[in-house]
Amino acid sequence: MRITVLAGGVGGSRFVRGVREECARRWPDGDGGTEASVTVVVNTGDDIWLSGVRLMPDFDSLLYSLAGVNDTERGWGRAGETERVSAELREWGVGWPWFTLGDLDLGTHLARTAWLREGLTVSQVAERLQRRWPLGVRLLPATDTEVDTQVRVADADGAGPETSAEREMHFQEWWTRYRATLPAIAFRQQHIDEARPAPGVVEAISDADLVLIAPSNPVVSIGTILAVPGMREALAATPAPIVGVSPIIGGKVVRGMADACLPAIGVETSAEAVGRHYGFRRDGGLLDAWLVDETDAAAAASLTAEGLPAASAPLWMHDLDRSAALAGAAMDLAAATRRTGD
Ligand code: FO1
Repeated sequence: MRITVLAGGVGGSRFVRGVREECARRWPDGDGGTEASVTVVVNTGDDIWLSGVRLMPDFDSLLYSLAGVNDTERGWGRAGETERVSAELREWGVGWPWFTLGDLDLGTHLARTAWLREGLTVSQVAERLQRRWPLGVRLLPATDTEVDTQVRVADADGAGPETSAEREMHFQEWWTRYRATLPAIAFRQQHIDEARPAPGVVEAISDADLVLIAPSNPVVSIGTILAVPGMREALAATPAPIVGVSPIIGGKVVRGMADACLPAIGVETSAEAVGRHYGFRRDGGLLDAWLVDETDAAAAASLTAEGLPAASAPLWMHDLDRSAALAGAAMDLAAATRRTGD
């Protein structure tokens, strides 16, 4: 069973841990000649150069979380972290005073930056980073091109050009400094037209038995992956069923601040609206089936009534068991969708 997951950082990490666990339960070590392999196509739109180093927040969230060395309370960075270097950088006036680089985390950024400076590609660096821990899944950056997301906002504090009422800032500034409170007008991924899926990504999609869309931010995480030229074509062509999991439960975001992003693309914060935004393959969209929370069962029913396969299951990933159960529900939905030939 080859499963490919499209994912962002924190919600993506919980979901992928559930997929890994559910695979281990369903296919324990080649049981009956079947083994599961999981590949994750990771959002790189949150990435940034800061204080002279390259940060890949979503990749690192997945890496640390799957390795079991992540800070589970904060949701990003390493467990048992200290911040001595960050305090020094602040004294020097380097970097952003509101953005903390933990000491252990900085080790990752320094290693990554050193390898990039030696000429390795982003995906070669990603491959080296995940050699350190047995993750049980393969992490592939969506693209090797730097597609850092820029956010266009109303120029609230007058820092932009005098002639313009709007200005652009890096997604990380908008997210961490302003906590996504400045209304976003638009999101733009730099260099996106030159980007291509990283080596192995198209194959991971076309050779998969199942493609899962994690309950990650549909605009800046999944949206960035889908914006890489060639990605949608690969998804449209794969014989594997594509099942998406809603990041919205009962009109609220599961984690993160997707509700601050969805208005910029004209999508309502609801499970049904996000499902319709991704679209269904029979109408030229992304999905073969859409999984929503039990509290959104009415949305699943109204989509199903239109012939768009949807189902409901408990989506809250409070612990590993519930994440695994959610992954299992997505696998079962894919099997049911395949059987009915939808
Ligand atoms: N998020 C914060 O809210 N404040 C921080 O200082 C911060 C530092 C940071 C450093 C490395 C890293 O990989 C992630 C970090 N994050 C921080 C999280 C990150 O900004 C976002 O939560 C994600 O990019 C959104 O998915």
